[in-house]
Amino acid sequence: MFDGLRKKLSEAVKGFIKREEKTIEKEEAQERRVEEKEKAKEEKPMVKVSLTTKIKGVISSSVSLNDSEIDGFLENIKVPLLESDVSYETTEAFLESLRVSLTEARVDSKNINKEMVALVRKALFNVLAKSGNGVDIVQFVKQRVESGNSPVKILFLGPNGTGKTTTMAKIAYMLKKNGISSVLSASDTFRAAAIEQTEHHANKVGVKAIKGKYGADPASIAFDAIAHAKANSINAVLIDTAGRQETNRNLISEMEKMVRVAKPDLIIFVGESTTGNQLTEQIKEFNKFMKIDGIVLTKLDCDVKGGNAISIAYMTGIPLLFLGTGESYDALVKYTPEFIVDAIMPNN
Ligand SMILES: Nc1nc2c(ncn2[C@@H]2O[C@H](COP(=O)(O)OP(=O)(O)OP(=O)(O)O)[C@@H](O)[C@H]2O)c(=O)[nH]1
Ligand SMILES: [Mg+2]
Repeated sequence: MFDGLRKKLSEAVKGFIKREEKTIEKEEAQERRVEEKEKAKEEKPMVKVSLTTKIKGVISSSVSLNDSEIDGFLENIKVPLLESDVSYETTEAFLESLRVSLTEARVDSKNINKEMVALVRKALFNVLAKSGNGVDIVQFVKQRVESGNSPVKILFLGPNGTGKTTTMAKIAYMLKKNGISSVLSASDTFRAAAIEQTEHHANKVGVKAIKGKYGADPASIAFDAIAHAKANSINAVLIDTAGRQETNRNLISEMEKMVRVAKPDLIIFVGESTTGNQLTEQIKEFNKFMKIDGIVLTKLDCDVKGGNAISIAYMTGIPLLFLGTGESYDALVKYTPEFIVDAIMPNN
């Protein structure tokens, strides 16, 4: 899923390292020649190695890169990032962070590969840090239940076909595995077969779905689902919604009404990884109308590029919560910056 980006980045690092190693070999050979000449000049039979000389010895095994070497490296790494759906602004931020580290660093010439990888990883972590930590849904629901604040209401929204209904079912499955009960609200009363789809998932996962008729007010179905959860001491209500574009004013108003009526504790945006850079804009637009608490990025298993997660974290500042990695109920990976960084630039 991150294969494209991983290959391109590691090629750029390796290409640079090969060139660097050649330069270092040349420099080391030159240093050795100078040292041998110096030694030959020495007349004293015993040379006391002072602490300074020892320290110099350590330092001479490391190199600092000059500006043109850094520029060359950054330029080589820029194209693969842009080609892998990392947005221009995000790429610039990443390269700037890497430039600072490279300028400050003295790279151990014997460990150049490992150290360059560590610097690239550090820059990736810096960029991903912009979005902060997301809520841990299982812990969140547990705490609310313990403090008597249940049912917890979680609303799923996003454009058409991104995986909202499937993700809702995956989350019901995850909650169930953690001993948390939930009910699904079949609030997509618009798309043909959407209600049956929610029911199908509910049956498979072993939870109940609350439904109404096609064309019914989606907010009223959510209202019924919340009432059902209250009456039956169910911990969480997961509310499905019909897919909508951020540009459709009527459907956005309908969603605003849903939010007013259902008063969700968490609003989760479900976006498809393969959408490319446009996804960031979609999220920002939705977020203008209702505050998004977290993002699920789906279909990463179908995305050969894999750079979108980095852009979203950096450009929206909204935490990523999960990554969808397949169609089965357990194909939902909890997002951590480590997961992305390990996938893109693994430690050797
Ligand atoms: N490969 C893969 N497929 C997924 C993933 N998540 C969802 N899908 C598939 O994507 C298709 C659409 O999923 P839905 O859950 O119906 O999407 P939706 O956003 O609810 O769609 P609408 O309600 O029509 O807007 C289904 O075939 C899902 O099985 C994922 O992470 N990976
Ligand atoms: Mg759906």
